[in-house]
Amino acid sequence: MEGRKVNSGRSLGRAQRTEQSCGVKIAPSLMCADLSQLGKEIRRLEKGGCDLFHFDIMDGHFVPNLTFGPPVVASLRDKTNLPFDIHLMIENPENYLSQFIKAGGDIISLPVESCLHLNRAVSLIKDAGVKASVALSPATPLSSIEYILEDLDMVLLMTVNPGFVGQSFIPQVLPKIKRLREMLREKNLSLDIEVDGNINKRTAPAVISAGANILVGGTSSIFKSKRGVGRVIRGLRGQIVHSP
Ligand code: S6P
Ligand code: MG
Repeated sequence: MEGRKVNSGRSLGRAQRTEQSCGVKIAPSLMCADLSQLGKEIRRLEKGGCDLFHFDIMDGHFVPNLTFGPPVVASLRDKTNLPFDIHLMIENPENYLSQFIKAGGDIISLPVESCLHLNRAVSLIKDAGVKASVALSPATPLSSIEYILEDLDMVLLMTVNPGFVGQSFIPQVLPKIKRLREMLREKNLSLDIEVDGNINKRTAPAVISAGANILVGGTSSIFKSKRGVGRVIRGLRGQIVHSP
C-alpha cells in the first residue's frame, strides 16, 4: 500500500467498526512463521487467538516460488484442532486435491486461473466433506466465478499478486470485495470472503468495511510486531481501538 491512499476505516464510528469486525477471523500465513519450528509456532499463534491456519502451497510454475507439500501439512495436523486453510498456487490443482484432503485440509482454495474444470474440482472437494473455495488474483474479474458461487463456501480475493510475502496492497481490490459482497447479498448467499496480502492495521479496516471477514496475516502484521501475537490479532479484528 506504500504511497497509496486506502480508506483506513477511521471515518467509521466505533460502534459500526465493532459490528463489522466482530465476525472477523484471522488466519496466520505459516510461510511467514519460523519454518524451523512450525509445531511451536502453531501453538504460539493458537494461544494468541487466531482462528485458522493458512498454508501457502506454491509449485514454482503457477508462481515463481516453492513452499510446502502435503507431507508438511500432514505433519502438523495433530498440533491443533483449528482448521487448516489450504491456498493452492499451483498448476493442475485437480491432481493434488486428494493428497491435501488426506493431509488434513479443511478449506481448499483453487486458483481460478489454473483450474481447468472448476466445477469438477469443487465437487471433488465437497464430496470429501471439505470446504471449497476459489482464489482470484487481483486482476481476475469476479465474472469468472459468477456461475459457481452457489457451490462455494469461501472466495479468496488476493490483495497482492500471488507468490511472495512482503508486497504492497493493491487498492483496486477494495471495490472488488465490495462488489462480491453485493453479489452474494443479491444471491442470498453467506460465503466467507478471505483477503490475502499486506493485511495489517492500516489495510484491515478498509477490507473489513468492504465486506471481507477472513484476514490472512503475514510479515506486515502478525510476524512483524514485537507487541505480542494476541494483541496484533485483536488489533487486526478491530478489537483494539487506538485513540486518535
Ligand atoms: C502470497 C501468499 C500470502 C502471503 C501473505 C504474506 O502469495 O498467498 O498468503 O503469505 O499474504 O503476508 P504479507 O503481510 O507479507 O503480505
Ligand atoms: Mg496465501
